[in-house]
Amino acid sequence: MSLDRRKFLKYLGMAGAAAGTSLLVSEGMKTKEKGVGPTVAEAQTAPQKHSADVKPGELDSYYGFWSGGHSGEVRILGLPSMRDLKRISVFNMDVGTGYGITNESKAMLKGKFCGDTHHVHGSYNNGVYDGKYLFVNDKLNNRVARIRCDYMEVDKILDVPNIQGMHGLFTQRAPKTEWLVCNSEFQIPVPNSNPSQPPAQYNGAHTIIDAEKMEVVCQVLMDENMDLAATDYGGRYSMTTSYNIEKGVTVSEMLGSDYDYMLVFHWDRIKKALKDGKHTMIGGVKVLDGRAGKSDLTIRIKVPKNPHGINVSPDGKYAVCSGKVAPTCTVVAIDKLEDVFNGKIKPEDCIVAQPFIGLGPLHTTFDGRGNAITSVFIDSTNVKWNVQKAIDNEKLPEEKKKNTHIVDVLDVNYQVGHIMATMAETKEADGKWLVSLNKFSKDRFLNVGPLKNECEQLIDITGDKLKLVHDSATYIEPHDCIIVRRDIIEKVVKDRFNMFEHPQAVTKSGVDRKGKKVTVKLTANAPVFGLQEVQLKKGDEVTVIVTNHDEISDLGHGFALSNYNINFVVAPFQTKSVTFTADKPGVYWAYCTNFCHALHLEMRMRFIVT
Ligand code: CUK
Ligand code: CUA
Ligand code: CA
Repeated sequence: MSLDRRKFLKYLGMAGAAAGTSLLVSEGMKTKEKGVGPTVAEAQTAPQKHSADVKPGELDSYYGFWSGGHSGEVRILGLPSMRDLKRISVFNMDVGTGYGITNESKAMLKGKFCGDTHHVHGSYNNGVYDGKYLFVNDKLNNRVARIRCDYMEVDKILDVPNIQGMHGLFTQRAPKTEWLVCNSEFQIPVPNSNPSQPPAQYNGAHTIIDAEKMEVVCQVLMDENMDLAATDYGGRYSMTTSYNIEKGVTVSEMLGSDYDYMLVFHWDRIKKALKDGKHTMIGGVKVLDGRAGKSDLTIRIKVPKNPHGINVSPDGKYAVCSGKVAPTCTVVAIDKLEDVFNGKIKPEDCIVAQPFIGLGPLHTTFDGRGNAITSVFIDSTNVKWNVQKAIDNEKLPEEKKKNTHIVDVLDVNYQVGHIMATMAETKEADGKWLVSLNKFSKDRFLNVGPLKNECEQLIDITGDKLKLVHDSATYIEPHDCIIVRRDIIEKVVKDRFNMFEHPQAVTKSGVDRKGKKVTVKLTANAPVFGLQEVQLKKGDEVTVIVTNHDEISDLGHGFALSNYNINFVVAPFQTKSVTFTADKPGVYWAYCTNFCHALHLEMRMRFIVT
């Protein structure tokens, strides 16, 4: 039964990926090593001991930061329990907290209440997270949001011009995060002012952002599209995969070329080009020309057509491009890139291995002990392979090549996208746990209707074998994640806001009226608001500012105004505001929505509109 199900899904996946690539499917079949990992049945009966490891009242060892895909949010999970700890509203509306309702959040969202968060990455100090910020992209509306790790809330959103399909995002890893980069998966006219421009003249742009100021430093204009992004561990390069060097606008056009590129951007040369004024201004930002033959800012390394993820090993030595439509990964030696930039070697000469992985390799993560683990979409597997073995095998004559680099293969359920190991995007990758973020859950959980939950699985990677220990059902969409050691985050997370970071923090409740503009200042202190009633006139433009004066950890207050569609929550010492027009005469109760006190229900006041 379960075998049939796997086969069915496999063919489903193939139908899409195989358009124009029937060759690779049969090639892959021929070379696939069988029976290395546990069967589905074995995996399903593995003891789920991790949840017992984190008993009630005990804390997890890792913070997981999840990009929530087209839910537009970021989530915090605890690992290894896989407890769902928090949802951080980023590009969405959340009536639970008032994000998208308050003036503060509206000023950042600028009327765009939906988004598509793909890749969340932290700020670094010398190759390890510093616990200061998380950054996440919005593929839909081409924005980057920054989350402060002390409050775990968004503090800035930057709209990026000249691009569409902002997909890969990565932060500078050394010496510390001053820049971050984001990609454009869709090529468009740049500037986007001439809709009849032929697709052959469309461009992509690799955008560099100042992490502290949250401003665009510059964009590097490219012919290619740019999918996933990575940075090295030396603060020298950003790297991306491109699957549409063809500038195709249909699937078959995007598969037209025999190869595509891994692109590398040289940061020192970019800095110098900016200093030398080599940029032009487009859409209000500096744009450098990175197109082939136009500058020395970029190099292009040929990889099998239509690759997907790019990930750098924790020792900083290798960038691994996952093949997607090719059954291989391409391993690039980062210490050879400079010689390519200087023309000493050909771009292909920095490829040190191209090991067979499986059908549809998408993303690669690392255990810090020399092994890579790659998610394989069509096969529905996680494949663990040894990087050095793959490099050694590459040196063997063709007929002697074997798949001895493969350490283990684990069936996952089903159609895995991203995977991530603990601390794997840092120098301190510790090889404890792996999370497989699967796009289909099929009959793995109770049937909840046509739109089913998705499935993330927890895998113990401390031994040679990949050991599945837990399934979690999850809400749309477990896109990508990073898994951060608890001690890094724990020391920065705060229990209350700094009250006076908000310029309008209310210390004394009261009402200010200037003509039709009314400002209502409210303190919230369990179980009372600072005023019992507010007198308004129909047509008044009312701003309500609420500051929570309870400093007790966890004691939040809500402010909801009946029939006025207003609802938000303030955490200890936090201030939020809303502005509305008092267009309905009558008596309207405002009340606290967040259970705060034995007299929580009595925590209410009247707005009287005459
Ligand atoms: S990526 Cu975004 S859809 Cu994170 Cu595998 Cu392809
Ligand atoms: Cu304040 Cu409930
Ligand atoms: Ca292509």
